[in-house]
Amino acid sequence: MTRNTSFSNILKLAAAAVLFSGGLAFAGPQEDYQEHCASCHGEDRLGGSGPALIPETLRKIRGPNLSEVILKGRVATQMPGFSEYLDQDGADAIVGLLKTPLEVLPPWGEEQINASRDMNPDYVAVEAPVWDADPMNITVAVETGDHHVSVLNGDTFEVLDRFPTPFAVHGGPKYDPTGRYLFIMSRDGWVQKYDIYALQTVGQVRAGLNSRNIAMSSDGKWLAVASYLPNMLTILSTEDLTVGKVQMVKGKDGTPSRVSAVYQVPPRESFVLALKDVPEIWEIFYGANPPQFGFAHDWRDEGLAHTDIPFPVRKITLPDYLDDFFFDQTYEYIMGASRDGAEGTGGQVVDLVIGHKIADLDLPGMPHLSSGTTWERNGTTVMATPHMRGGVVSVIDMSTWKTIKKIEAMGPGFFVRSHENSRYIWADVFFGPNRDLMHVIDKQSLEIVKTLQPAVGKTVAHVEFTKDGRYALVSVWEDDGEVLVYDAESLEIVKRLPMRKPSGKYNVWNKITFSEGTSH
Ligand code: DHE
Repeated sequence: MTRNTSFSNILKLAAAAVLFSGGLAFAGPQEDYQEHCASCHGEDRLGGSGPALIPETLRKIRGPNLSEVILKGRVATQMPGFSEYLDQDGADAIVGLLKTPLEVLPPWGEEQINASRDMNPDYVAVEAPVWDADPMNITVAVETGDHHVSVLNGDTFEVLDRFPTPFAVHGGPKYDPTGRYLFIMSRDGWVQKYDIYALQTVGQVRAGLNSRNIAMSSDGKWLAVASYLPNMLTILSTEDLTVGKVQMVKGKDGTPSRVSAVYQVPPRESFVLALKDVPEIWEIFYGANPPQFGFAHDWRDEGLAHTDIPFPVRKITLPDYLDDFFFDQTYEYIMGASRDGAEGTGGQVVDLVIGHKIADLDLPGMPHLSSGTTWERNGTTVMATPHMRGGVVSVIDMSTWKTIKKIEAMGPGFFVRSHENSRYIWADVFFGPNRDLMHVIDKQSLEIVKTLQPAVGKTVAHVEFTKDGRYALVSVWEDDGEVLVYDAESLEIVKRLPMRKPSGKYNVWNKITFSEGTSH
């Protein structure tokens, strides 16, 4: 890796630094960084045993401010406090450095990714699960408070294992089609493979420097990793985490683009990419016989790796940017919206088969399409999505693409969820003063039938159901948080599982069968 030496930034920050303050001397942010931080976070700030310290990842991390973390450390992590060596000004100056973007990114391609592979030498594959539970009803809970995942028996809610993950996991972890292996991604681009049968980590690899999410191929052979830094999609072998292909992303006019997200499209044996910086959607085929149509350029030029799968790319040009998606259950249509076009721009429906926009969506106020749920109502399929601004849950008829109701919520939400066997949609109020509320909405009347407030003043968010839909698991999204197990019919709490800032929960069955209640 090349070392980042942005001298103009260093000089600016050094000039701002106070040399002697409160009796503590410090040399300047760059020198202080190298002395105190670099051994764990990397000389180039791209991470080591500690996470990367670059603006792209730091601004997503909620919790105490960064100066406080530098001075006092981060509870339940390896991060110590440095108040013995730095005062407030010294810590603030380092924060200024950390918030400065890197001017030069080190190369991060196939060679570096493969070299980062870190396989667990103690991992031993087992023939059958080492536990006694229904393998299809296992649920994992991501605990972002201290970067762990808990593996739950979905019938008894006993914790079968609790294992460490890379720092700052984001997006839904993905199961292979058998439900045995779990893949987890951190915002720093680390991908971890975990064997649920053996309750052991198999290994990890750094697929990007700042990544967004992952998608599993329907044959279970490939895992796609979407990244902002570098602008690329990495396709990993799920077997050994080696690179199948690194696909750099540039629009047709040559503009480089971040990849906002990647999703699998099982019937087409493809991954679909949401691009942040160009009005295009890309489809990358992983099947042995990709369709021979619509390739706008010669994909054979694009650096094939050591695999016989060519991963050809189809590029679809759109009238507007789409970086947040939802698919219908047939995967023929993509509903999309731009996160930046937050105010009143709405969204688009794209027919993936013909590669064209076919309808507009009335979805102002930053819809969170990657969290959506579908169900049957009055003989048609409808879908609900929350909005991160404005405080409504929109319900859309998927035959006409018209919004049939904007359900007034008590604030903007982040996640909605349901299950085939449940009468209700659960919609959180993630932002604002009412973030301790969870709406329960009747799927037929589209009315809020109950608003739960299980922990006053604490953020309550994200729901996952058990395999049969009988119980709904809700996160109390706080450092001393818990996962609440609700009876999904009586709406009473039947169990409380203490956890460290639990975020998403993911049930094997609901995920691998593509339950209509959950986003895929
Ligand atoms: Fe997420 C899923 C994008 C902020 C927690 N988030 C997703 C997905 C996308 C996305 C595209 C679907 C991918 C998947 O699961 O494979 N998230 C974004 C953003 O663009 C946004 C608004 C800004 C950003 O930081 O990138 C954002 N997300 C957050 C958070 O601040 C959350 C609440 C806390 C965190 O951990 O960063 C958060 N996002 C989640 C979770 C999921 C998720 C828990 C998986 C939900 C699921 O049920 O599958």
